[in-house]
Amino acid sequence: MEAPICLVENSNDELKVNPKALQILTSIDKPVVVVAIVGLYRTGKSYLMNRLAGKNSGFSLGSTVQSETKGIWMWCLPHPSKQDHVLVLLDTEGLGDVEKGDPKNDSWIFALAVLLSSTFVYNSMNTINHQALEQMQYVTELTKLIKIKSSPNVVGEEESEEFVGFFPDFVWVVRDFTLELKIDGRPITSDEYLENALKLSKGKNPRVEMANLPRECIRKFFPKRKCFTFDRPTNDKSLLAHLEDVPESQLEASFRTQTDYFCSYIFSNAKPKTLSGGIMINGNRLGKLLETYVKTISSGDVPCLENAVLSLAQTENPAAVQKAAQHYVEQMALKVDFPTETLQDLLSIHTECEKEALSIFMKHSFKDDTHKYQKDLVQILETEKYGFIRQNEEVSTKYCQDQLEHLSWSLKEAISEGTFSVPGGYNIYRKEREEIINNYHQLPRKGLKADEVLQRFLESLAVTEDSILQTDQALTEQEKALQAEQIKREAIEKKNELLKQEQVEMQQNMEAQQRSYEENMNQLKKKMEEDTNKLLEEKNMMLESKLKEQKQLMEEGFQKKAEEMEKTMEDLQTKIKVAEKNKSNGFCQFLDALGTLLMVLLPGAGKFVGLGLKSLGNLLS
Ligand SMILES: Nc1nc2c(ncn2[C@@H]2O[C@H](COP(=O)(O)OP(=O)(O)O)[C@@H](O)[C@H]2O)c(=O)[nH]1
Ligand SMILES: [Mg+2]
Repeated sequence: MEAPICLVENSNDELKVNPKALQILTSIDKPVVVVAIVGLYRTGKSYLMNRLAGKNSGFSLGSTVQSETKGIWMWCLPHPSKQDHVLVLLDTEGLGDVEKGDPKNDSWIFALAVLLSSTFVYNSMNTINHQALEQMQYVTELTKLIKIKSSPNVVGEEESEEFVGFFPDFVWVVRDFTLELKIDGRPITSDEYLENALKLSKGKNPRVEMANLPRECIRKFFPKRKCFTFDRPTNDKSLLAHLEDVPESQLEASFRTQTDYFCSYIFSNAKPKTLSGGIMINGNRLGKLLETYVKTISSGDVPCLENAVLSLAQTENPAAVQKAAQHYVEQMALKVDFPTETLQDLLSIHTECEKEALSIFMKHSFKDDTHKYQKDLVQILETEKYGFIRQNEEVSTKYCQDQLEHLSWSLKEAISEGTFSVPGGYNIYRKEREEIINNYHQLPRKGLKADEVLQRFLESLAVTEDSILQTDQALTEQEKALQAEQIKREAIEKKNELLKQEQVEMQQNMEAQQRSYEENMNQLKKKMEEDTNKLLEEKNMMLESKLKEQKQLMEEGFQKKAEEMEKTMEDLQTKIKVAEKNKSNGFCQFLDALGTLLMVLLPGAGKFVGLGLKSLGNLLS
């Protein structure tokens, strides 16, 4: 992108997604690292974001444009250090600026920045003092603006406790920082400075509680915190007003070092955006999430993360099925050399391509809890497979028929000219017939219908053949009877061979279905294992941060608040136990549910080796 574009417009009391920006976002299929900046107007946010973009200008600075559109501005750039990632910078415009209209939607802009970003930067001026924290009122409203679950909560379970699992990393940036980083004469880091500012004040009166609220919220919702302090960019007041025109060399050296440090921290530490459960978010998914959120807000509702994930799954899962099926069809067409010598040759390639298709599906799908989409894919692949089997047969049949027609042309000519209707004609006929069969056998790459087509060809000659035999005066009646008998025997033998081939092919089809079944079960199991590991990692991290917060509260002397955390931590531990239990019993119940669905589509798997489906599920675990 050459320049930033307005992504969410906040005007006339209404939030609107800019379709043009949405189109840019949804066309990005790479994972996105999303850095959003929020804070009071005219505190140098846009200038800092431009530095992240490595540009002097881009997001408009307050000094140059009087009335930029309020809302969220977006700039998508190739990530400077993470290959195949896109850096999405989100700048918010006009927060707390009464001149730029109704501040009613400011809280929504703040909430959207939290929901969309993977690193959330809060920008303020001078020091993190009482006033700066008061301006962070938006953070206290988040509990009213974001829902995690769609169903009402169990009484006593506070939903915001789960924010931790979904929220971005938090960075507080202090501009024109005027203090010395010291406590009681001891030098401290900027992170310690932030933590110190977030310490709760003692006292029971409403004023203290009000002051503590944003601190508590930041600590609770954003366990991963970082702070950067910046000096004034220049001490020349006339330059400050239009920093975008000031060359790098005229900026204070300390400011340059600090911004460089900030940028390199963001580039190496800001994570790609994910949703709970490790769902990777690319530009496309981020765009869809944004649409869902804004639609919900406009309808007067509160965005719900669970619903947003579900509605994302509703478009992503069919797309995953499509992508996987397309890969299968393309690869089959590419790898199968029609006609194959045997059915098995085709089925082996099928198994290989099916495996790849399934792993594409597993990679792109999520929350397919009822296995609906996996089932859809199996169904499509089965249909496509039979299409290829049929095509394979048709190509073989056609080729064999053409070849036989060509080889038998002179024989048929001779028959119609009566060449064999002479004494001894039958033996001459037999020789030519043998030669055709021999030549046919010599032909390469006839495919799996070679015998069947030959058999049908020979059957088509039977009547003529018999009449040549019966009218051949050089043969005795007994010889004729013997000959006729032999022909009959041969025909039966050939029929039996064909029947055997049919049975072998049926068996091969069943074995292929058996392999499909196992591959489906295996890949689902693998995905469940990976998802559960991610979930466990997430929950353990939540638990860890809660333990840390609890310890800190105790140290600060807030015994009661620390005790109140106990219940949430117990809930978390229960969830961890359930996930671990599911994992240790091999996800039997989920696999059996899939197994039941698959049996209908892959009946061959069930008939095979006489195993019941339950035991098949168990075999895998
Ligand atoms: N004092 C000071 N001014 C800055 C700083 N960064 C940018 N400015 C100036 O402050 C004004 C507002 O900057 P801008 O980035 O538009 O602020 P925003 O409204 O928060 O996006 C502009 O005139 C900038 O030149 C800074 O770190 N300190
Ligand atoms: Mg700005």
